[in-house]
Amino acid sequence: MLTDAQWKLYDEQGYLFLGKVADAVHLQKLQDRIDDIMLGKVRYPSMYFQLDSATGEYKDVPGGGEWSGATLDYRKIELLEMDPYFLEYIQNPLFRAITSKVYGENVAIYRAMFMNKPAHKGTVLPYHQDGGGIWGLDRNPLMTVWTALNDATRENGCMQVVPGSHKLGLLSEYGHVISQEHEQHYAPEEKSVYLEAKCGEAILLHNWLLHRSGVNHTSEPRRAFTVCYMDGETRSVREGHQFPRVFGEGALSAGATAG
Ligand SMILES: O=C(O)CCC(=O)C(=O)O
Repeated sequence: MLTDAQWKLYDEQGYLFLGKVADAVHLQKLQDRIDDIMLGKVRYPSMYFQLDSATGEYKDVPGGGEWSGATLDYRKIELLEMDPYFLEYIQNPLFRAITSKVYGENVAIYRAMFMNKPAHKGTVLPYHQDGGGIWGLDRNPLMTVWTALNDATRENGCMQVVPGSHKLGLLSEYGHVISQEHEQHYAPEEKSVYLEAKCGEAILLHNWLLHRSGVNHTSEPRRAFTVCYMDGETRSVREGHQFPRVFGEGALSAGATAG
């Protein structure tokens, strides 16, 4: 569980380092499994894959879809809750304790996603907030747990955040990437911090915290697993459906999802 002091720090800065949550064996399983998924050795037909952009620019990121061949150059893979090793991590008791404080017993996920900056590549992810109309939900998700699957450094494109910026609320109703004016005003370089993280370290993020990440200038990939936790009752405003429950009534179980 988090201490009162940790909750206070999280409330103030909008993020909190949680330390290494998975043990070394489990972490290795996640690292191996993501390679196997990218290389097509383990297949989940409905998983979502998006390749990295060729230019490093966000506007050039290709549309995603099905697995499109064996390569380590995927930028994003979603629906990782289908995999038992990733689901086990998502359902770690620490994350249950943290999310229940904010949402109660029933907790769903909006997405469980691999974010990759391949060696000497990667795409700039501009300053954004994770919420607003673009997400198409009847209530805003508030918490994300981002976990480094290898060391994240300034050189390989670690996240950069503006501490306390979650208190601004959503800067636009539509959400996601903020305007250039807002970036100049709210996210100048001198206000930002680089969230360098050791392999296995998890960081709790408030979804409204301004965050971005750059390209990878090194010969190793920068890999992370990021899970957005939300109220279990959340519905899509367009289709009306609910989302995969990970805690509480009707929660996924690893046995039921292993493919
Ligand atoms: O891993 C990154 O570079 C960005 C992750 C992110 O934006 C998120 O987890 O919401």
